[in-house]
Amino acid sequence: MSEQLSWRAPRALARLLTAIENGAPEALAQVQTLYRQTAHRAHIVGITGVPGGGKSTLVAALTRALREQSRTVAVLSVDPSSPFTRGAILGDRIRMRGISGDPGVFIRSLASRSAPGGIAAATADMVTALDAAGFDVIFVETVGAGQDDVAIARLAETVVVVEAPGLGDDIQAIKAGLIEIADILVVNKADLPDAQRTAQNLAAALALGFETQGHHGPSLASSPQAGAPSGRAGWRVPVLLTSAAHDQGVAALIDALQQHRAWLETSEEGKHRRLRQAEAEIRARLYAQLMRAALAHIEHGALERWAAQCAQHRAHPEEAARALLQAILPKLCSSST
Ligand SMILES: Nc1nc2c(ncn2[C@@H]2O[C@H](COP(=O)(O)OP(=O)(O)OP(=O)(O)O)[C@@H](O)[C@H]2O)c(=O)[nH]1
Ligand SMILES: [Mg+2]
Repeated sequence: MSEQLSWRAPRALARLLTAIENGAPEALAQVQTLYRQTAHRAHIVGITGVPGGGKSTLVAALTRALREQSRTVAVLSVDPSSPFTRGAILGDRIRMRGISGDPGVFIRSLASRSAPGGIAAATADMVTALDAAGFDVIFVETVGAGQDDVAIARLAETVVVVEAPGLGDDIQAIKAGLIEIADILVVNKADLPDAQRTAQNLAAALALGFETQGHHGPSLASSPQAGAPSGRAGWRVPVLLTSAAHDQGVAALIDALQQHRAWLETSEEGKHRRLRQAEAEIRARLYAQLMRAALAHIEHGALERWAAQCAQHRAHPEEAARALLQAILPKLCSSST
């Protein structure tokens, strides 16, 4: 590590983030060192929800409000589907509203599908770098579409799910399974008709969740033991109304964010949640490492030959996967990759 990583030196930070995104080995080594040196400094806040709900507008409004409290903010906008656009839009919006040139705000979008270690790992490592750079709050915006939300539940200390009225069916977030990972539910666009009703529906859905299945924590890929204390036990998920475009309800949301973090830091559940998140992250990395190693060792053309068999139903894909695994196991055990 040549120089101290700091939010006051945004160019060096941006270079490191690019190197992480590209999977540069030195950057990944540096991130591992930074991870060991940086423990829970920034408040890492995941912002997810249905497309167009106003996530970026809300992040911009939160950022302005936090800057008024002299807190530094980093925004990582994760959107594997559309390169360049959304981060830029958010950047423009913040600039328009007068935070231009403020080194206390750092905005970065992660749009590349091709982060070699996978988008979730790149996101986590970029958050580590931002944390090490000393930002007080790190927002990670993802579109609520499944995979990325599981990753955000693994990464964020506080998950904010943003819903809005008038996007068709009120229960989109419920259908998308987003409610399960929410620590705070926000109904944005409260200036539109039906916002109250949307909030009531969500509150009712939450209450139903409490009754039928107990209140469970973030839906991580696997939970260590069934029945273990969940990451949300003892935390009541608030349903808040905001109008991000008009800077309304933002202060109450910041209060809720702070309360949630204080709760995490003082409760047993907070500790359990960190353990579960760490375990889920290890599992994800193990899976990725195994896949990489496997694909590196599979004999050239073997997968394709099995695919031809499976396509004609002469072999079952399970059988193919097992045969491929058996062929590479000795090689895996004798190699260090
Ligand atoms: N009426 C109203 N419109 C809003 C509000 N907040 C955001 N919008 C508008 O909603 C649209 C979507 O806002 P974005 O902030 O881009 O939403 P998003 O959830 O980040 O969208 P994606 O990243 O594309 O999923 C924009 O046209 C915003 O101006 C609000 O409080 N009230
Ligand atoms: Mg957005």
